[in-house]
Amino acid sequence: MARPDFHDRLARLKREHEALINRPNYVDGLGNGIYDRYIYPVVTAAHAPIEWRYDLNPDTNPWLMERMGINAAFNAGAIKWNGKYTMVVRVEGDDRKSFFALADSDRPTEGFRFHDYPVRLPQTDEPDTNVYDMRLTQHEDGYIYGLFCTERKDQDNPDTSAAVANCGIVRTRDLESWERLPDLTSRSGQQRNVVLHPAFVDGKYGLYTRPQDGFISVGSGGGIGWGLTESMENPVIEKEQIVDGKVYHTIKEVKNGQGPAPIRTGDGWLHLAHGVRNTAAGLRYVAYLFMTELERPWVKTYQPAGHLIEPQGEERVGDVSNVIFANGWIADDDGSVYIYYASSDTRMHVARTSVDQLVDYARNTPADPLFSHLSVEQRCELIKRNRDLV
Ligand code: M1P
Repeated sequence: MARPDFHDRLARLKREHEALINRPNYVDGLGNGIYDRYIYPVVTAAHAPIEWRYDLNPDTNPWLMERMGINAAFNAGAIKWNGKYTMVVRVEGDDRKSFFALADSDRPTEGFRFHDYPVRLPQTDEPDTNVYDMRLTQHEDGYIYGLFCTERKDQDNPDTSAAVANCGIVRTRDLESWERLPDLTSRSGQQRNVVLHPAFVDGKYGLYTRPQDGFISVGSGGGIGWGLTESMENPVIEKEQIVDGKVYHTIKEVKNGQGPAPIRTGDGWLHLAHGVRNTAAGLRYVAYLFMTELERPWVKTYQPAGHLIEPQGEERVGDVSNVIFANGWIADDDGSVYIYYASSDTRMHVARTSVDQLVDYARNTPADPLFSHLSVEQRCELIKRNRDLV
C-alpha cells in the first residue's frame, strides 16, 4: 500500500520543481564593471527531472523515495544552439558517477531545463569509469566536438584511488547523436582540461592541453599546453609547448587549465582558464583571463593579474569547497558574453559581460608584477592618476 499522501507529495514535488526552473534571476548588485553576477544558480542538482530520481509508481515505490539521487550539477560546457542557450552539464549521481546531460533555455540567465534523457555516451574498447568537464567547440570543419576527461582505474597501482585521466572525444552535428572518436594520444602521462581550438592552424587541429605527471598533481609538468594533430579520427599530439605556465606566488602557482574554447575577437583570442593555489584550507580554484594572437593562438599577448572570478558567499561551499571552475561560455550575437561557471563542484552560475568589456579588461589591467613592492608601485600610479583628476 502506498503512503496515503503519495499523490499529494508527488504533486508538490512537481510544483516545486517547476517553480525552481521558472524562477526569475536578477543581477547581483553593482558588480565590478567587468561582469555582472546573477543572484541564483542557473542549474543545480534539484533541476534534474523528478523522473531521473524517483520511481513514480506507487506499487513499486509506495514511500515515494528517491531511488537514484543526484548529488551535483556543475562544470558545464556551453553553446548557443538553434537559438537556445545550451549547456552540457556534468551531472553527478549519488553513486559518484558523473555523466553528461543537456539543459537549455530561451534565456541566457534563467529557465534552464534538462532534456528528457541524459547523453548515452558511446564507449571505446576501454570503457570510461567516470567522465566529466566537457568542452564544446564548434569547429570550422562543421562538427561540434566535445572533449572531456575520461577517468579509469590505474591497473598498475593497487591503491584503490589510483586513476588515470585522459582526453575523451565525441563529435556531433545536432547535439543529439554523438560519435565517439579515439582518446587523445600524447607524450604526457595523463591529460585533463584538453580543449579543441575552433579554427584550423596550418591545416591541422589545435589542442590546448594540460600535461600532468599524476592524476591530481601536475608534478613537474603542467601549464596550459598547445599541440597539433593531423586528424581528430586519429588524434595524436607529438609535441606540446606551454602557452601559459604555472608561476610561483600567483593564482596559478600549483596548476592551471584552459576553460572553454577561446572566443575570436578583432584583438586576438580571449581565453578563460582556471588557476589553482594551495592554502591552509586546501586548494583554491579561481577563473582568470588571458589573450593570445589571432594567427598564433599559442602566443600570449595580455594577461591581467589575478582572478577574474573568485568564489564568493555560498559559492565558497560545496562538495569541493573554494572552487570556481568554468568550461563553458557563450559569445552572443549582440556582443554579450555569458560565462557559465560552477562553484565548489556543486552547481552552475552565470555572469554576463561582453567581448568589449573582456578585451578592455585584458588590455588595461596591469599584469602581475610578481613582487609586492612592484604591485604597490602599480597601485600608487593608479592612485596618483586619479588624484590628478581632482
Ligand atoms: O575539484 C576541482 C576540480 O578539480 C579538477 O580540476 P584540475 O584538473 O584542474 O585540478 C577536475 O576534477 C575538475 O572537475 C574539478 O572541478
